[in-house]
Amino acid sequence: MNCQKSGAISCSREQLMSFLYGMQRIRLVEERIGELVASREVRTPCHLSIGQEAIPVGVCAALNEDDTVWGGHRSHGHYLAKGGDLNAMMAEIFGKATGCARGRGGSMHLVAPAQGIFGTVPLVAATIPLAVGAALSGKLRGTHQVAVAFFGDGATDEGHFHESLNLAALYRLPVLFVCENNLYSTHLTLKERRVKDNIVESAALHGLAGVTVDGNDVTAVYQAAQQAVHRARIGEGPTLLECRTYRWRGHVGPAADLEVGADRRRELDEWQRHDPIAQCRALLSTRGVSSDSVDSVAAKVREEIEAAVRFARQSPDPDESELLQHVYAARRGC
Ligand SMILES: Cc1ncc(C[n+]2csc(CCOP(=O)(O)OP(=O)(O)O)c2C)c(N)n1
Ligand SMILES: [Mg+2]
Repeated sequence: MNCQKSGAISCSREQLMSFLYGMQRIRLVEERIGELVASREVRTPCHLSIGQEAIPVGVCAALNEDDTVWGGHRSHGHYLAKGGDLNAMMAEIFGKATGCARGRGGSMHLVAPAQGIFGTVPLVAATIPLAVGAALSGKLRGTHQVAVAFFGDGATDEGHFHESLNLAALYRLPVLFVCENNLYSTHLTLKERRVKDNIVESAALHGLAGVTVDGNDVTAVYQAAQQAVHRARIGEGPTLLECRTYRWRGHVGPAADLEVGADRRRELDEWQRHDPIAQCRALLSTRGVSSDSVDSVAAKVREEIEAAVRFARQSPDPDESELLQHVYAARRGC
């Protein structure tokens, strides 16, 4: 695999600390969600992205506040990295009225328009064309906004993916297609679904830039995303960014799916040795940051998470009278 190199050298200590904070926050939030699901206090299906945190953090660090992001079923990390409110996400996962989707969607329907998060939707590949639409809108309005579609390797098996790449390339739209290639679509490995391990080659076929990057190296993801965002803003069009990674937990739920496939245990051991957070910590120690100050990041995040859980527990359930509201667009003049 020909991966773009690490961007560690060009990252400042402050940037690395902020990457560590972002990744640590996603991991600890998801570990807590996993506990809440396991204890059945929370009943939403949850798809955890533990192990993949460097991708949302690296990509969103390259974006402006008014750039838009679109996600799928495994999107807690995208929502948090783009600035979505943790209390509103936790309340959504609890199905409460204060949730970001008013408690109607749960873990797989996160939204925060003010932060540019226009929707995470569990229909595989469904938000890829929506990101293309957002990019077209930005281009027509001359806003220089960039749209990012986050999706898995499984989504590249869908026609939407190819149609979207083609249209975005044809119109040179300011969009980043970020494929989080964790080598699995539910319990099917990449090898069981494709003759070749060549997702990135779809870019050349459709006439756009394509880059493969180590998705567990936050500095490499950031650098590749920065370059792609720059190209998009100056009118050079879209980029497909294939980020190679691995999910540590099961397809759905907090368990590890160790019974899935003969290679799962070995692969997991291998990828856990390539932990994005441990790598960032190691980099920080070479820059003279003590492990105490790094540990204090996690302590602060844990307090924030417990406050969000309290907020969600204390929030009201949605009122029954609202059940049919926000389902269909209201007709004007009626
Ligand atoms: C259109 C559609 N087909 C099938 C499913 C069932 N499904 C849910 S998640 C998933 C796997 C997606 O894999 P990938 O895109 O690689 O994302 P990952 O789960 O690995 O993050 C499938 C097939 C779905 N939700 N939508
Ligand atoms: Mg996948």
